[in-house]
Amino acid sequence: MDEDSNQKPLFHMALAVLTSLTPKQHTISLVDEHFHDPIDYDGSYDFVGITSRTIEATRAYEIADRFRQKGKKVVLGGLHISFNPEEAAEHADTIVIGEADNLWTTLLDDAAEGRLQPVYNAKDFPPVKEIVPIDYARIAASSKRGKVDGTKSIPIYVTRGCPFNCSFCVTPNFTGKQYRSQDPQKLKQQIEEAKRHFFKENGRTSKPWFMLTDENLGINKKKLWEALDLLKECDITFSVFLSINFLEDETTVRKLVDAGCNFVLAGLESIKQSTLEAYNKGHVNTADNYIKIISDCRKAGLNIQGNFLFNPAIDTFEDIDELVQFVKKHHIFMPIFQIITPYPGTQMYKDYKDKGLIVNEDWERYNALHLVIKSDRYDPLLFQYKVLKSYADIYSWGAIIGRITNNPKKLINLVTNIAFRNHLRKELATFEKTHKLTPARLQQVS
Ligand code: B12
Ligand code: SF4
Repeated sequence: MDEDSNQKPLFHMALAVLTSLTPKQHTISLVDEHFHDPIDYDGSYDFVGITSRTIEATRAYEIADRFRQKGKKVVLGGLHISFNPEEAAEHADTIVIGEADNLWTTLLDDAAEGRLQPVYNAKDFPPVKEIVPIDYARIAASSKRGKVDGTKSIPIYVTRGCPFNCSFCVTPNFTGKQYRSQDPQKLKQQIEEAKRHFFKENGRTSKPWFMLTDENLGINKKKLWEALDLLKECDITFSVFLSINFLEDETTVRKLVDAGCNFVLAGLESIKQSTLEAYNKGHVNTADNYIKIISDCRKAGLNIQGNFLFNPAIDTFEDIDELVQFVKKHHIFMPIFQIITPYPGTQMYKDYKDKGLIVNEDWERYNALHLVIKSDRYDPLLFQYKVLKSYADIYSWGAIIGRITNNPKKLINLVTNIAFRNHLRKELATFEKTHKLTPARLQQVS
């Protein structure tokens, strides 16, 4: 649900951070294929840096290979590369493992001196204790992104990391160990700069929409409240990721609403506590409290986005049907269904790999709509179809109308529902066409 959708923020935070850390004497040119920016393979560059998550890794390697055929130096970094350094090394002159904040200027100096090393590993540099403010003016000057209205989000962050240990999440083994935050006073300046460079004043919306890309902004209540008090002064709308249990606190909810939060992305994952426990998320979420929290937030004017995971070893087709009913009955805002995917770097990946349960390492299939793990209970194709069909079902017109009627912030409800509906109908049609499922097999999922 990324391609051409309003869910994707205006740029990738990794590129924003690296740009903001780059001394002014260097020239940067940002190219983002998510926005169909063309790649100039013949340009003159000291080196080409590429970021990718797991689903984009194959494409990142293709681009890297092509640049290298043209004699250009390639540096690969990011989450996927950090956990697959040997695989990545075949496609790069240099690979960067871990957070690049404290190694980036060394790498730039080495590149300038023509002595780029094959590997830069964050563990050989001081730990990242502070996160850099984003330089929006530099990003505007270096990228092709122009001004947008409030239906497209501008990314920003306040913190990095999350100390919890959910087994399907990369964060605990990557940025999670240390919870870092920005100087809140700098936050206001960045928002003003971001507005100046990226907000279309005379567009369809009166306020810009910022996506706070923090993994879990709720961890430190003092910092959260401090940030919310500052955001309130900025006259913006924003969305944020935080664990649902933090929304049991009435003051937090009120502060979020007052500061302009249009929705909170909360990983609900399952409505069964036993399933949350299986993912080591039982101490983070309490399934029995979901309905009360969601309805209290709704009354206060706040949407909670529900993200749900399906695992053929845990969820039966009946469980999936039950969840569809839950989502419809409670008008869950912008619901996301995902098939459990053991991303490299997660505890789950390690466990499944050790047990030989990973059946597919074609990274392009790691978009959480494919089953890449062994399934004993269900035919993998039918399980995928069941999840996709149920996903499309929660974006039926009836469910959409229920959501728009019952949830606050009608515009964002309307925009997101239509984008998800169109995207999912296309996905479902492609799936049915590609797999030519017979009526007898289709019967098994209805
Ligand atoms: C915000 C966010 C989103 C946002 C915005 C994403 C975007 N396009 O910018 C939204 C909601 C759209 C989103 C969508 C998805 N996301 Co997301 N998201 C995040 C989150 C919470 C923060 C990402 C972030 O901004 N980090 C801050 C930046 C600065 O960190 P960074 O990218 O790691 O970069 C640092 C280093 O890695 C390094 N680095 C990175 N690149 C490079 C390149 C070079 C050359 C160098 C030198 C260094 C370097 O330097 C940077 C500074 O230290 C992460 C959690 C996490 N731990 O990362 C999940 C996360 C990245 N998402 C994840 C997933 C799975 C997805 C989806 C696939 C979900 C889905 N099924 O739809 C989609 C993918 C959409 C797509 N194609 O891009 C996974 C990725 C797992 C993986 N191994 O790939 C994560 C890790 C969460 C998890 N489950 O563990 N996501
Ligand atoms: S609470 Fe969220 S960010 Fe933190 S480990 Fe769990 S899934 Fe990852």
